[in-house]
Amino acid sequence: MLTEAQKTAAEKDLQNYLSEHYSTTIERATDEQLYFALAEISQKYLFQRIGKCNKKNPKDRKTIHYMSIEFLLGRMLKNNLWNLELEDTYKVLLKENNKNIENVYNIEQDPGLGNGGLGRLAACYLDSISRLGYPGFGHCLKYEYGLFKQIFVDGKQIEAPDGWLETGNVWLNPREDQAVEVLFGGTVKQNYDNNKLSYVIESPKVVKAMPYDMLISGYDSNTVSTLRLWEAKALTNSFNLTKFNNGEFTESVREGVKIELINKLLYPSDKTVQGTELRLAQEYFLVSAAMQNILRDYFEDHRTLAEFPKLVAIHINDTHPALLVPELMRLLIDKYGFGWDESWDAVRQVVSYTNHTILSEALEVLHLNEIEEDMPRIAMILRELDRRFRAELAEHCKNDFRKLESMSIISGNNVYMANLSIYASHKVNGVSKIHSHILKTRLFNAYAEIYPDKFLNITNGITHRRWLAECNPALDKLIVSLIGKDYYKSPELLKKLDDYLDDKAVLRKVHDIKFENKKRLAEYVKKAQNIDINPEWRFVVQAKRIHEYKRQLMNVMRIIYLCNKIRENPEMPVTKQVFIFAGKAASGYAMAKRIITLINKLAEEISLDPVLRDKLQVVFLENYSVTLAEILMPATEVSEQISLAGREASGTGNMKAVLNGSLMMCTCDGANIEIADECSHENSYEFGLRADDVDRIKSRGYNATEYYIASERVRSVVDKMNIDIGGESFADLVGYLLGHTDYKDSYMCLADFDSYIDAYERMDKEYSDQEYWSKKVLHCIASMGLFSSDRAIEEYATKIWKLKKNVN
Ligand code: 26V
Repeated sequence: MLTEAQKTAAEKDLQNYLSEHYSTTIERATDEQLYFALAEISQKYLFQRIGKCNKKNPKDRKTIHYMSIEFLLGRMLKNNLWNLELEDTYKVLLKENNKNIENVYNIEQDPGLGNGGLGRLAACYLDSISRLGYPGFGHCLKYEYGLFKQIFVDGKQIEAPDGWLETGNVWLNPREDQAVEVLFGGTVKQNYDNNKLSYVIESPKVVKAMPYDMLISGYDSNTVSTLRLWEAKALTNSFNLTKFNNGEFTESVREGVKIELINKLLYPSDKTVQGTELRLAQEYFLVSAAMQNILRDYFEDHRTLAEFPKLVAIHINDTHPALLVPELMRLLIDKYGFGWDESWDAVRQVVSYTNHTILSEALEVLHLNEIEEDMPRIAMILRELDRRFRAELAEHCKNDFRKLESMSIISGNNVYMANLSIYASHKVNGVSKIHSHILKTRLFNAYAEIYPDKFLNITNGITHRRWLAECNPALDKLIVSLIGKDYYKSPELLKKLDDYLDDKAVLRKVHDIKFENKKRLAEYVKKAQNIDINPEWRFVVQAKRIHEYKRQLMNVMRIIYLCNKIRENPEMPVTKQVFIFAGKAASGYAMAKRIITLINKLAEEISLDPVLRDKLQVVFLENYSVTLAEILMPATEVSEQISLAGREASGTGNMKAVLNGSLMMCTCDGANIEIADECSHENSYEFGLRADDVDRIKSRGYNATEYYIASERVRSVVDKMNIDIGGESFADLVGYLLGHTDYKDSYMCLADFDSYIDAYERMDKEYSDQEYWSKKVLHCIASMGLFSSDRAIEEYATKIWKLKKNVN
């Protein structure tokens, strides 16, 4: 809690900043000026926290370096003010000066440096690392453009660039003192000196790696973690003076432009990413810069590797940063002069890895010839790693050459990044119980047999501060009035809300808060897309990347089914509802884009039908982002998590929705299972095949036509899609669903459809009793403490990284 003196100081800070930088006052300042002023002020406080923390703690502290190609941060200003407990002070101050702090927040462009769950998880984890007082860094690229901006034209997704730096720059603190140089290309030369073999890269292309530090605040904590964003800068010598003097101006800067492409943009998670030269350059640039940075820091005070595992933990967030393994080896051997065995021993003690997907097409494979060309010494080290790994494996695999081949790092021209990560890591974890089980028993079972102690589960979590307290102030206020503020620091205290399950007044408030949040979303939709949605209707939401395995298509089929039924019998009782979709399709992912078009066409068809539009509505929210999720989650009543069992590693959208008072319509997949376990299975609407049923059907061969023939409901929907949805035939999708085309539905939408409808009908009955519904909702909120990223980070810190907390 801030003291009165601190509040007064905060007010003075703003007045002074505005007067010194803009010669203005709070009342006269523009929202933009206020934004920049508050951003600088919040950082001033964070720098003070860092100073205090450094004073109280020894320099040698074990630090986690969380390596990730994505960090989906969301807006910074509100989060920082909230964590510093300055939000209320500034809200009131601005109000007194006829300003609305929300308008100031809206100036900030959302830094969309991630595709979805994986990137958002990294951001939640940095929040919890700060909050809990662990010394931590995130390392990522300073992308100039985040994931593309999504626009719909005639129902189709169009991609536009998404810049964030105009308002994002204020959070970036350049650290020239930490810059390093990354080498590309060149040739490897072997030298014999004093009977010792060493390697040097001759005539490489040298790229300057310049870090920009973003301060990541934690609530009521003196620890601030750092997100170090690396920028590739052409060195001045990349400018070709001879060409310039010859008048070849474009040619003279070509080299520099190419280098600076490295952090131009974030790639959408798409099959076409793999094998692109630029993506490889991004991955190597990130890890080379970060590893050099870490080692330089360490060797400032140490001469041997003895202390290295005691001071450094490096985490590979999915395989994208896995080249850090050969890069660490290169630096330790070539630059610092250690032997292979000693280096390898150190690497294996500091590196750990989280897998985030079992989908084979998403498992990363790099091409050795490309690595050879752009980073020849790394290719050499990978070959040596593979050779040693095979030797180690040969003993275990006996004569099973196929098994050995499938586990190895290199096979032909392919470099298997998951295999490399497992081999190098002392711990490998999955992100939900079922996912970790699948890793151990199926995907990586051969490794688990050899290294059983390497594998563990750490179920994902979300920061309940951003995802409840900050984004849902009305619900937060109710919770604080019932159980106090301590839940910010101890999310398990949410359990105390169970004491109010029979308190009708509280249940009424839970209901009313949801209604207010639905109104807030409706206002947003009106403003952003000029669509009216009725907050009296039920809001059913599926918000996540558009992907076949997440089965947005099955959701659409359910809506078509309802439309058919209403058309047959316009008098039938139906729950009036808005089906809300949000999410982006990777630009090269044709099927996902087609599904978006179908959703938009269905939305149009319903809106033009006088009978249907009185009962149902479909809305696709354009350009899903963290900021939009912060409005959407509090307004969600039913959250759809309907992936084919065994395919969604965890899912974190479900956690956000339930924490904000939604119930789940879900399959038994990922974290859904654990959420339902915590909240009790009566409070979620589970349906569909279990993961082992799926395996059984798959091994026999999934025959979609069987389901088409067997189910009248399936037929009615598929036939309608074949003829016309919104004036267009979706016969291509019908062929896909029925398995008649080359490209077929591997996610078995038809197999789960009937069970989906049944679950839905059960839910409708229960929803009609709103008090009963609110009771379920309150119990679910009370049960969500376990899914806080604070719990997840405590597990990482104790089971994998072995960190100690800073003294606060
Ligand atoms: C990537 C790709 C790229 C190639 C085309 C298909 C495809 C499909 C999925 C992906 C995602 C890979 C990694 C990822 O984002 N995983 C997500 O991680 C979340 C945090 O652990 C987890 O909650 C989600 O279930 C998981 O999908």
